[in-house]
Amino acid sequence: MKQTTRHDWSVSEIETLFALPFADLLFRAQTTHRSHFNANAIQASTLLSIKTGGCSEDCGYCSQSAHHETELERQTLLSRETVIEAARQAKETGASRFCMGAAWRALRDSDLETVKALISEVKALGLQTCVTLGMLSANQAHELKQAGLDYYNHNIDTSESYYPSVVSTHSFADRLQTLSHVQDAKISVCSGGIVGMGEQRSDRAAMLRTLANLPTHPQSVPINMLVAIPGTPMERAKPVDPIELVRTIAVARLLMPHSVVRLSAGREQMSDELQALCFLAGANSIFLGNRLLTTNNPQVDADRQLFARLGIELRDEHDLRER
Ligand code: SAM
Ligand code: DTB
Ligand code: SF4
Repeated sequence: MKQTTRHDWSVSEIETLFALPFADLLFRAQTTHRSHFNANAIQASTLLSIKTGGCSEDCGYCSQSAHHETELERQTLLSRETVIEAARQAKETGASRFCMGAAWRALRDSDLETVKALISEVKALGLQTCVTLGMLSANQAHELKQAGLDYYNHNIDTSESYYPSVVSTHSFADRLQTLSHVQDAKISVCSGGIVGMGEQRSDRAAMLRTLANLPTHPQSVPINMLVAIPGTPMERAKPVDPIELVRTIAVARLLMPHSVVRLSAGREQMSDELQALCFLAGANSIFLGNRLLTTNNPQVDADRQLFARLGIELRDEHDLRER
């Protein structure tokens, strides 16, 4: 059963999906997933924080904001050698994409050439490239595309109405503007959000609606579970119900049937069974590697064992559809 791709969802329609009996929601998500993807294959990306901490923004969840007193050690831009060595290792470990993150409000033109050189070198290793550098201008997006950038990660994180409770130093509209520059430059978009920041189900529905109603669905949709970081305003946020995380992934799969949905941050805090349910709900990508940006990810060996137990194969993005 082929689904048509829609861009006109209402929040109430999406809330109806969220409220389905769990078995019905999962059956629908699996059916959609299987009509577009091999259900036993996932893609892996590896993260590296190339510039860490001291960020001017006040995102309430983030260890890297200069507004919060976290234990994090700041680190200026890593050397080319360090980055390329990490990318080489990521490839060896089985990642097909390397994602470089910087704790910046926005990319500065003075850093553009350095970042472009990193992108070109990582690409030359035979990896897909992704960067997440804060806001971009239209021209910067074109420049990054020229350097060989495949993906730009820029999350909307939550609903438009909850966004000001999470961040005050930039707006939801700022996020959408960068996404539009990225789409205009023909770079694939990676955009998703975080569950467990104290938002309501209606916020999760509204967040997914914004993503699904973009002119083109983001090719990659990361769903992060909040990693509660001591010293941030969200350090004591009430953990989200794990079943609600699975529902969020299933609804993302239904709304964006062709997109790769990534079970992103928070896997270290999840049981194997919860991760298995997330894959069953349509998640078909993960971050592979012992570290995320500033926090731990499951150890690579543990992930390999989990995938073996589930009969899941790691594949490049382009092979996720093949049987
Ligand atoms: N500074 C850039 C920006 O904000 O776009 C790039 C890096 S930022 C760390 C990338 C994304 O990581 C955030 O938008 C958020 O979705 C996710 N993230 C950051 N800290 C997190 C946390 N503690 N738990 C879950 N996700 C987190
Ligand atoms: C995304 O959605 N999650 C990644 C990546 N995109 C850049 C980041 C997760 C960060 C988790 C907390 C940390 O390690 O600092
Ligand atoms: Fe963290 Fe990015 Fe927000 Fe800076 S802009 S505080 S790095 S999420």
